[in-house]
Amino acid sequence: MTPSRRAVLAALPIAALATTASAQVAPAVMISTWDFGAAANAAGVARRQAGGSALDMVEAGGRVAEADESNSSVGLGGLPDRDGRVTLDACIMGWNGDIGAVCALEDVVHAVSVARAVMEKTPHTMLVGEGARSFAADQGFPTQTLLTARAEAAWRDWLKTAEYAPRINSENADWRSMPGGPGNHDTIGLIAIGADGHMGGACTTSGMAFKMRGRVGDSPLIGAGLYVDDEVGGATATGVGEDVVRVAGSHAVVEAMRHGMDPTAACRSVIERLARLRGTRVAASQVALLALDKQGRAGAFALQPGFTYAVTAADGSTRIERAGALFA
Ligand code: SD4
Repeated sequence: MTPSRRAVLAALPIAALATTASAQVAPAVMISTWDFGAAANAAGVARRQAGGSALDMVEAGGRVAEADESNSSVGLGGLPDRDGRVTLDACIMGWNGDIGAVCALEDVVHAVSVARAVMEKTPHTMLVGEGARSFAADQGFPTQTLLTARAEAAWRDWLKTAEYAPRINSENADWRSMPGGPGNHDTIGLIAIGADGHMGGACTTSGMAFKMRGRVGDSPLIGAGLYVDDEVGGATATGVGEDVVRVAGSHAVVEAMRHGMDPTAACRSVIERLARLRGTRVAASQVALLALDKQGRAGAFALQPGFTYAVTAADGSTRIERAGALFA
């Protein structure tokens, strides 16, 4: 007899579900993934203080991570695919359903800005590969090689065994210990509330290091890696993109908030749904979801412990939160 999903879930080593939701804190105007989100939020909130929109904020934040060579897989310095090519995925979403995305973009550092240009300057919502690259060049985005010496060395090292296994929470470990061993996935996802009160979000990544050529994860997919609804709030995701896509993770979080859950509970409900759906197949992988609602409440939840996110208030003060997790 096939065990029910609930039975599968019950058999998993699920941790005591304490979360780190903060007590009384100032409403957030910007959240983003991982410790390195703090620098991104600082840039975003500076834009807000100058009257910028949520789109301006998340674009500015994404660009900080993309330009940071020490961040091993957003933009410049990202780890390449199996063929040694750095390919970027990004998307952006505004308060009114405006969306733009690029997949497998090569040779352009600021994928988030190219995604915004797709949104604002084309009749389409997504461009991929060579089409995305030539659109970016036509729009005046500078082109350069994205493969740094460090990333190339990591790839050549990886080629010796060519072993592909995502490492949990590599984003923080590698960012902190640069130039230590390479992580195999990094992403920055950002949600913001602009000076005009409207929300927006963005997500930018080079995806999983040493991925198959042509692989696209959740990050550029509206609904999976990012979703914003100006009536409710926004959500974004990080971790194993294949698993985020299975549950349309970010959209599912926003819908849970629409039905009354706070951001942490909404993220947790979707992580639990994923665990019910996949059982032991997600027991060793990481997926983290984070959300900001229209009231400025932030929250997150992950499969595994160790996911952190940056939460920033209108005055620019930032705290790093540690998400609760399903598994011990
Ligand atoms: C992906 N979700 O391409 C991305 C990777 C990631 O932190 O989030 N890394 O699957």
